[in-house]
Formats: sequence, C-alpha cells, structure tokens
Amino acid sequence: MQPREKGSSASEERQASRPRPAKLALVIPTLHEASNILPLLCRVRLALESCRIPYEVIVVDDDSADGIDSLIASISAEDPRIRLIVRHGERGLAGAVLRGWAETDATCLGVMDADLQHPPELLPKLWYAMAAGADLAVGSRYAQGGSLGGWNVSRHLVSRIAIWMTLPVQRSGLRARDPMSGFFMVRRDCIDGLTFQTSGFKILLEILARADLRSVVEVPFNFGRRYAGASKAGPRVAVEYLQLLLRLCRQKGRTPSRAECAEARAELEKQDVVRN
Ligand SMILES: Nc1nc2c(ncn2[C@@H]2O[C@H](COP(=O)(O)OP(=O)(O)OP(=O)(O)O)[C@@H](O)[C@H]2O)c(=O)[nH]1
Ligand SMILES: [Mg+2]
Repeated sequence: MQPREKGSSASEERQASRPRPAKLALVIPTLHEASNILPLLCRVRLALESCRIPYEVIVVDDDSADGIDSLIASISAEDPRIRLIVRHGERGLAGAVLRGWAETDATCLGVMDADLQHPPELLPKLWYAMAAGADLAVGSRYAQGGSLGGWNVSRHLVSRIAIWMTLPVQRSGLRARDPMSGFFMVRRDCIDGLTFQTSGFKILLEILARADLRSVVEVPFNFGRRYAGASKAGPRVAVEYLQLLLRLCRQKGRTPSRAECAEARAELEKQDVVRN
C-alpha cells in the first residue's frame, strides 16, 4: 500500500485517530452485465465475509432488461444485504454510483465494475486501508505492483495522457497515480454535501479534486480482462471526461474546501464576526 498524505506527522496522527467506519456499502453499477453478475457477487461475498464487517452490496442497473433482476432476487432472498436498484430512463455510471450511495446509511462508500476487471479479492485490502484511517482508498493500476493487464499500446498511451491531464486539478499531497480508477472506497463524511457530475465514468477524479480529504491510499492491483459482455466506454465517455476536466480546472482556485470553510468560520468566530 502506498500512502499519499499531506506529508506531515500531524496528518499521520490525524489519520490514525479517524474512527473506524462502521459499515461498508459497495455499489456495482451495471448496464447489460447479467452474464457477469453471479460470478462477481459470489467472489465479492467471499471477500467481504473474510473482513468480518457489516456490509451491503447495491447493484444499480439502468434498466438493462437482461434478467439481472431475477438473478439478484435469487440471492437477495437468502441474503438481504445484496440489493438491486433499477433506474428507469437514466444513464451514466457516475449517476448510478451516486444513486446507490444515496440509498444507504453506510459510513464507508465503495464502488467497483461488474465485469470482473476489478478483482473482488482486493476489497479486504481497501477496507483495511479505510479501517486504518484513510479517507480514500483507491484500487490502483499505476501504483507500484499494479498493471493494466492486456491493454494495447494505443489504449495505454491514451490512458497515460488522460492521467497527465488531471495533474492541474489534483491537489498537492493528495494526488493519486490512478485518478481514473473505478475501484475505490471513500468515507461518507468526506463527500457529504457535495454535488457531483452524474454523467461520465470518472467520479474518482471529482472526489480527488473536491472532497474533504486528508489522506489517499493507493492499493495496487492487476486490471483483468472483461469476463463477458461488451464495453460501455466509448467516444461519449471521452467527451464527458473532457467536460469534467474543464469544469474542475475552472473551479480550481475559487472553491474552498469544507475544511478551509470551517477554518475560516472558526477564525471569524474568534473575531466575533460570526455567532451561532
Ligand atoms: N448503471 C450503469 N452502469 C454503467 C453505465 N455505463 C457503464 N456502466 C457500468 O460501469 C462499469 C464500467 O463499464 P465498462 O464498460 O466495463 O467500462 P471500462 O471498464 O472503462 O471499459 P472496458 O475496459 O472496455 O471494460 C460496468 O460495470 C458497466 O456495466 C451506465 O450508464 N449505467
Ligand atoms: Mg470494464
């Protein structure tokens, strides 16, 4: 694991003093993933059982009408921690993830893809990083020990360029090597009150740029091959990514973080400018 924190021993102390999250909610966004869901849920449940933590798994499907509802119903009947939410008339990976997170009281919010490119066996490591006090734990293909699996040279290059473009919006001391990962966990209180872009795939980048984070930990993993079905990434995802990047670039420098707001408020209170 590679901690990326604000650098001082004070930040390490703060991380160690963070209360352990009480419950994990893992959201799995799906669009035409019925052929992947059973092997995925089987491995996810085994991995999470090994952590001995309260958890729930929320599959958020955008009306794929591919039989995923009856597959999940058969599991939910014996294990109500596995839930399905079907969105009608809506599309977008990020929006699906946010919807799942809105439907849980869990204090630790997670996400992973349904196509088994994200190995469920990494979930305990992400959870332990959160339990140790990280605000954000990222399954990382670019951290030392991680890999991109069978990507060809051109996809590799596009990915590198896309990551390089994030450098102006990522914050010093909180940078992730894999800001485009779709496999991560974040503390709920770090994103409470923020409104995110619901279109597109790259919710992690927006969290890295805007959430009230004190520590980011990257856990390396080997990106697998899609188990079954077809990719949903395409030119539209690239356009939505560029829109997000532009917006984050414009916002940078003028949106103070919640911690900065709290600091400013405390200062004003000291000066008797603000009263409760
Ligand atoms: N609910 C929902 N899920 C989506 C949507 N678009 C993609 N997903 C899911 O998001 C996850 C990631 O999509 P993928 O198609 O695997 O994208 P990718 O991993 O970047 O691309 P590949 O490497 O080609 O597989 C999968 O679980 C998809 O089913 C959407 O509009 N709505
Ligand atoms: Mg995929």
